[in-house]
Amino acid sequence: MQIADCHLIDLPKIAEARGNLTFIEGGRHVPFEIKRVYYLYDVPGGAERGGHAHKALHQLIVAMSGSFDIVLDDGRQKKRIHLNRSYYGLYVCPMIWREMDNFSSGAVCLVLASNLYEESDYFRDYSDFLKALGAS
Ligand code: T46
Repeated sequence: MQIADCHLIDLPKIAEARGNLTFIEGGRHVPFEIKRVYYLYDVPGGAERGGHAHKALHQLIVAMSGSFDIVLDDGRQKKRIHLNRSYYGLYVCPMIWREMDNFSSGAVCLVLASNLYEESDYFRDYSDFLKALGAS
């Protein structure tokens, strides 16, 4: 798994004079079955989230409102991505370290995930993450 396996997904957008509507269908717009939805909100200015990698979890990350940055890191290279549109989802595959910062006021980060919450699925220590990459 590497950064090249993570990509932006252009979600459908129904634009009308009365406002826009975007929808996400499991198995059609995301390359995994959606088992959990969670969201980050009321993030104070200057706060950082993330700082971990998932062993097996697939995710789609959407800036539902406002904007923020995600730095993806596969142990070899890093890439900073600015998310600021609710019709783009960033697909993040397993074994990618991510850090999130630069949250705008009122930003809401929606995450669709391929599994339920399991703390054992996390690498929260960067050197453990690098060791696991080296072992694979
Ligand atoms: C990710 C980024 C974008 C739960 O109890 N259930 C859950 O489903 C989640 C996601 C978290 N938690 C608990 C675990 C911690 O005690 O909520 C607390 C904060 O979680 P964490 O420090 O992992 O939050 P973030 O914002 O750093 O990371 C979260 C997700 O964990 C992670 O999958 O990619 O959002």
